[in-house]
Amino acid sequence: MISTGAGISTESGIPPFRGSGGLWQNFKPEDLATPEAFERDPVTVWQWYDWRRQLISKVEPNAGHYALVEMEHLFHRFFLFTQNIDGLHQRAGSKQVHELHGNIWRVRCPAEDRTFVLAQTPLPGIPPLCECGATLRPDVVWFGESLPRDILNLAREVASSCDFFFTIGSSSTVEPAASLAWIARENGGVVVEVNEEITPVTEIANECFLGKAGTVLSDLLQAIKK
Ligand code: BV8
Repeated sequence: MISTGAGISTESGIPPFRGSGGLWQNFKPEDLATPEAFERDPVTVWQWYDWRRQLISKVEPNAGHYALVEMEHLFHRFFLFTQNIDGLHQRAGSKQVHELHGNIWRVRCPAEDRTFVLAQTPLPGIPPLCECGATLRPDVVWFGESLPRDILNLAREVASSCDFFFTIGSSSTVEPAASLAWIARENGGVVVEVNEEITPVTEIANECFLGKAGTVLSDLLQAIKK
């Protein structure tokens, strides 16, 4: 089982959520990625997402994404879960991607309760409107919102039965995704962390590779293929 966070996309040029080079001007993601912020100021929230969409549209997947594409073919039971909404795993060629927090290229009409892809960037108008006239929202999971029940249940089930659990490029601070590593560990899975820094998972990991995901995953892939 693979679980990726913002750190697997930084080498493509997408800033992480936390730390220096954070995501946008002087806003904290936690202040913008909430239903309350959207209710209060949909224009600013959509400006942030439009900025991220434009950034993502200009970058490419990196060696870390491509290494996971190859790994998908090497193991008969391979599950990739991501907290990222950038869609780079799919663009790299990963076939089975389970998005715990949604996807920045999809929008949702709250009035009709339907989602669809709106890939136009920059957006034709901010905030984008549905044909029915309602204000569309990004089809992502905001802080304080529940994750898609089916995907979260699958992630927990796979974590509880996997042989290896790789957490890659995640600060492991956002729940409930962060707890997946503990579920794997408690059920006998070997937990492997790939990160540039120590995180709360490090102390329970069986192995921690401190380094850039692109380099570490490429090296691991070569070692597995030998
Ligand atoms: C929930 C989508 C139940 C949007 C995201 C109070 C009220 C309500 C909830 C809570 C609360 N207190 C706590 C919570 C729970 C909350 C939470 O965990 N908060 C945190 C801040 C404490 N969680 C939630 O709200 C979740 N829902 O709990 O539902 C519920 C329901 C109702 C009421 C109560 C509870 C929903 C969480 C999902 C939020 N949405 N994204 C968007 O993207 O715009 S989260 C977003 O942040 C990302 O998706 C990601 O998950 C997270 C960022 O984490 P990382 O991916 O780890 O990124 P980060 O920048 O932090 O770290 C990057 C790492 O990579 C670093 O460690 C760095 O060293 C490393 N790195 C960088 N470059 C590299 C690298 N490593 C290797 N190589 C490199 N090159």
